[in-house]
Amino acid sequence: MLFILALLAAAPLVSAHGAVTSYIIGGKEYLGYEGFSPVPNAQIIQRQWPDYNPIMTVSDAKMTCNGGTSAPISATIAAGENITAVWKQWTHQQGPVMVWMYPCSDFNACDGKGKNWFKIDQVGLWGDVLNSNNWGTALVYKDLKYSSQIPKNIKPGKYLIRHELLALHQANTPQFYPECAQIEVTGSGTAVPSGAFLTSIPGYAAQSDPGVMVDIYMGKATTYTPPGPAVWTA
Ligand SMILES: *[C@@H]1O[C@H](CO)[C@@H](O)[C@H](O)[C@H]1NC(C)=O
Ligand SMILES: [Cu+2]
Repeated sequence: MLFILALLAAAPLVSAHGAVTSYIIGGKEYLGYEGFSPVPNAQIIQRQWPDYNPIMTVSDAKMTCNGGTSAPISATIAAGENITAVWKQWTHQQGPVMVWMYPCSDFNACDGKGKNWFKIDQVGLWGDVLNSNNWGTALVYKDLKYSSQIPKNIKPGKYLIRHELLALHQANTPQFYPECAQIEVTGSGTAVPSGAFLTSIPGYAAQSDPGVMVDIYMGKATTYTPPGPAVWTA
């Protein structure tokens, strides 16, 4: 009995946030990480994160991959194929979904630093009511998954793929939830994004960016642009 109580006391507090916990590529499921106790050599493609507490500032080092630095394996995906990220839980319905990639030469040495991140997909707001459920994160709330196509003509190679939910339900209090996985893209494409599409993470937007510092309850704004560069479609 005491033993059980001790175990319960040690269980991490699970609050109402969420993280990508697995990925589906071509009907095959690849394990992600489910938190909160990193397992050495777990056969997962996702970089293990310490927790899914919200990141509140764009300059936080955890913005890169939520603090995850490496994973033992990667998944292979063809250019033009879809990757579906799966969340075990997600509770917020205002704010965009953004999906990013970053080229790696070797996964072990791939730290996500430098101006090499680019967006491949995003959904912000549709309609003109910010205080609505017409947001990318509402799709994740509804389906607990989100599919993106790897650009058809992208140069093959190793990449990090970073799924980011930006929750805007608290006025002027952005909450970022990013996680990364390791993928090896196959194909014969040659396209690489030009400089205008590339940015650093952390640092892809200012904290004062109108897509970051938002009061969705103010009733003044009628449009919303997700922060960061435009989506690159190769
Ligand atoms: C593939 O992803 C795109 C978004 O990039 C989506 O529109 C499409 O429905 C997805 N296809 C499948 C079969 O999931
Ligand atoms: Cu939350």
